Amino acid sequence: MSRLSSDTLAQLPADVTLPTYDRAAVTCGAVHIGIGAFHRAHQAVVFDDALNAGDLRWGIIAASLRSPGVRDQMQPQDGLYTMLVRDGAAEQARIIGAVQQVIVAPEDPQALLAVLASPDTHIVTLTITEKGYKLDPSSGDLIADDPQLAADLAALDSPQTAPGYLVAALGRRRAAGLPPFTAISCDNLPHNGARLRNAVLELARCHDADLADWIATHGAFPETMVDRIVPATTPDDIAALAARIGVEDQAMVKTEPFLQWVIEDRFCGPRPDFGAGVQLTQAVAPWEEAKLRLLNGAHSGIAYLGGLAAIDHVHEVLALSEARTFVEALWDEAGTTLSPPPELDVAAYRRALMARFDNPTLRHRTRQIAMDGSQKLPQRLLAPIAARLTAGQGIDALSLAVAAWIRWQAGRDDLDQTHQVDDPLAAPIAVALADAGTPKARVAAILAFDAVIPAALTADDRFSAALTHWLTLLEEKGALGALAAFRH
Ligand code: NAI
Ligand code: CS2
Repeated sequence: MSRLSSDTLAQLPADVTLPTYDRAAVTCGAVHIGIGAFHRAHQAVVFDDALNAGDLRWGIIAASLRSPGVRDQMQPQDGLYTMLVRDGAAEQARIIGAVQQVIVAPEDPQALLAVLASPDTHIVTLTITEKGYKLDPSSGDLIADDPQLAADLAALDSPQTAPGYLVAALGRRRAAGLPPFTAISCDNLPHNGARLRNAVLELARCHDADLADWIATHGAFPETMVDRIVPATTPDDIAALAARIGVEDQAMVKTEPFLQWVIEDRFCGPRPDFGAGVQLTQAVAPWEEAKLRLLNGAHSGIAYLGGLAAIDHVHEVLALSEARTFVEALWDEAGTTLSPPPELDVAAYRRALMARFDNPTLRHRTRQIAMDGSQKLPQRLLAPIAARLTAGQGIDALSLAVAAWIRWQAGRDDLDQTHQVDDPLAAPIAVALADAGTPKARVAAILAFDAVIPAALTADDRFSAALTHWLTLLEEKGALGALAAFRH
């Protein structure tokens, strides 16, 4: 079967939406670092909308700092891929043409530095996962003993980290008399713009204080809230799409109709005239906090409890009434910690979230969401727990979600099936838990991880007592047994 490419676009079925612009006439005003599934279904679609609207400045040159996989999927397809939007029985296929090139930075660091330093480049977006910023999840400081960051602290001739590439490229732009680019983090981190800015400035200061001052004065690192559920693509997805459109697309992504991108209106150069789903505002934090604590907090609880119960997909977990009751209880708790934007109807938002989670065609794997919990829990669950305890309020659902994360670290589910714990701190956590013989000792071992657990929570007996209660129940009765406590 042929691959999707410029040559096979014309043979696609009539119901497949195609780019309306001349791809050969596009210039690349955007560079993306971290060419994963989310970028292809979110930011790249927004830039593709700008191209379709006639602003040909917004082509994208994308890069991976880690592996050739996506480049090898996209290069034979001239950068084209299908975004498959599924909502129950409805399905819409759209070919995205915005990505013009994919660079594998470890193969050719200078190629990425050159495009970042190009006069054409005005915006750099990043989806490098929460761990990609090389920042301690609890303190927010650079993790200086990270080997890749240590190399970038020593020299930036061939950077290894995202902050390293940004500092090196901004230095070239300054030397060439060019303005900085606007650097936009699109990761699920609170104050993601400030975190990226801090990482860049701290690294820049280690090399050139004047450059750091220049970046601080002239650069822009807008805060964002990003939202679209984009599950990892499976071989079955690729095969089903090929049967539907008649060509093979190894870079396709599947997603839901919903898309939201809230961006702080802080740019140091040109930007697209953003269209549907994008909001420019000065106040991103309320949107970001609501989304991280409601959508992502529930997601993590569903992931660990569902994973422990050997349930593979989010919609299957929520087929259990006790799971729905648990999620509503978690939202009741997290909801009191929010300062929601005036425009946000939280009750309606919760109903919409449950409907999004129920979408059976997304087939969002609990195991994918369970990844990198040490990097996710601080903003999703620990922050609302701290706020609730400060207010003297209960933390039943939120603490059950954290206890399920602790249980997940054991690498075995309730059916005694083993699983890989995919987390940068998995090894030290496993060592700490191995010597802990009781649920109380296991809780104490986890509370000792100050890179994850804020000191105030470690010292709060209410938190350790709640975790011990739930971990004991999880170990004795399993996730379904613990969830039964929420059956009412
Ligand atoms: P993915 O696995 O498809 O892509 C992850 C990307 O991050 C890859 O390009 C990988 O090379 C890069 N990466 C991982 N660790 C890195 C590091 N240490 N340094 C530099 N790059 C690194 O995952 P996906 O779905 O694209 O998600 C990526 C991020 O996007 C998430 O971590 C999250 O912050 C954000 N996001 C994802 C959503 C989703 O539903 N998938 C929705 C909203 C936000
Ligand atoms: C998920 C998020 O994998 C995860 O941690 O909770 O990627 C989630 O799908 C997005 O934030 C939705 O916008």
